[in-house]
Amino acid sequence: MNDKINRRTVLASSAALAAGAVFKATAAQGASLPPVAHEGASYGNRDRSAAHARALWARPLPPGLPNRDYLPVVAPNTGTLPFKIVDGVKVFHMVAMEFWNEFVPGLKALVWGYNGMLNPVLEAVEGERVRIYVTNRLPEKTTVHWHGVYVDNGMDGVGGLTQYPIPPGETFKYEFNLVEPGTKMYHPHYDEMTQIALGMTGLFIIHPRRPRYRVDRDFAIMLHEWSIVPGTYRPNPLEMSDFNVFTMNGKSFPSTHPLVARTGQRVRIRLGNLGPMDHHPIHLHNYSFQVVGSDGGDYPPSAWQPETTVLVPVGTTRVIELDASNPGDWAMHCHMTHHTMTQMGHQFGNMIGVKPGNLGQKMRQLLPQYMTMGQDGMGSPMGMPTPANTAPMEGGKGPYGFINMGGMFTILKVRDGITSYDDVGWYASEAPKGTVAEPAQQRDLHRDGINPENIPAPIPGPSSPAALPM
Ligand SMILES: [Cu+2]
Repeated sequence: MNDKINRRTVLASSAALAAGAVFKATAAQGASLPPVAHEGASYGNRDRSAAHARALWARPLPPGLPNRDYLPVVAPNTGTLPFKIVDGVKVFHMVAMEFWNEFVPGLKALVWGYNGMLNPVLEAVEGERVRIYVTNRLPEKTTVHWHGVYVDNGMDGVGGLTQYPIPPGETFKYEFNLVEPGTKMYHPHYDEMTQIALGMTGLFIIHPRRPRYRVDRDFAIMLHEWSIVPGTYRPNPLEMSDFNVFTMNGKSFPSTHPLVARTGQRVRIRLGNLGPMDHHPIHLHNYSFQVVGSDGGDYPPSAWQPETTVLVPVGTTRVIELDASNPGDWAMHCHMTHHTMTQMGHQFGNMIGVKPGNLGQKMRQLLPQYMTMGQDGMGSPMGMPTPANTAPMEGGKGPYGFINMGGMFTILKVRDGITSYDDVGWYASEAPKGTVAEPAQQRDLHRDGINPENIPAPIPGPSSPAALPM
């Protein structure tokens, strides 16, 4: 009994000591913001919410600086918005505007975004205060909503509900403390259907003030889908289901920059989806990664889940991490097959297995541009006549011929001992002998008793193909 009391007393007083130590440490930094996140024990409980509410009004911590207080993210094909520090506040200036974006060579469109970029990253640190000016250079009103960010209600950016929308030509000011870390987002909350369809989305990354561990590479990718009718120059915001251009940070493969890492590094990839309608199951080859967080914050390690495909639904982010143990060029792409195509038309009849004979010749008497396609599959470039500003089913050159995927496709390039993350070329040039799929040799076939002329009989069963009428 005495023992128990003593232990309790000791535990209580050491907890008090620990709390005191934390208070002193933050006070020494000249701030009174309580440490609210990344303290393990407080995940998702009411104490944390109360601390957040208090932290909105607390004196902020000093602004965090890249490479001192956090490892900046790498956002392939786009950029991170610049900031300056004025009297201890981190100041950003976002300009909502129209500009040209080239999705892949041959396909451009007039899009809406910020500061001339699609999906630029807002990057900041837990505990600091941000002041974000938003200038509207669009032909209509706009706002910015900070998706997943804990803010005063009037900073939430919902036109009509929490603020007057920003008229064309005007500049509004948003200002708040960042009380919770995580991979958040931002987007307009005024005429969302148009403004989001035209590209106005981005990641808002709030690094933890005291990370529990560090990673070596931290990538940020915003997914998006567009409807651009071949031959036109404006994405169609009225489209609801038949999207035909799929991007990562505003680019389709082969224009997506690869993600480069050195063998042995810990790699984090943050994926966000604010596309109009579709969820994207993003698949990474070779690696079983862990899903470690979302726009709701970091998952406790006990909730990490090994996956090879992570579904990124509309309106969420997913953060994955992996140990880059195996060098190579590893594909990372949406697993919806139509999302790795660019401007694929969806109005054709199914021609697989059809023997068209002279159908093409006959049809061209009526439609001079007609071409029969697809009877042997669609794996080769088509080479058919197309209107200006189209990239039908664009893919890219690879070390072994044509990579016939476009759209939402990129490559994680892992290499031994590299000292630069610039283009590292194709892994094909350094793959060890005997580790690449190649034509089977006679001696192998002979040894293993495989005769390609001799097709193994199907295993008979209730749905045997032999039963099909031919
Ligand atoms: Cu997809």
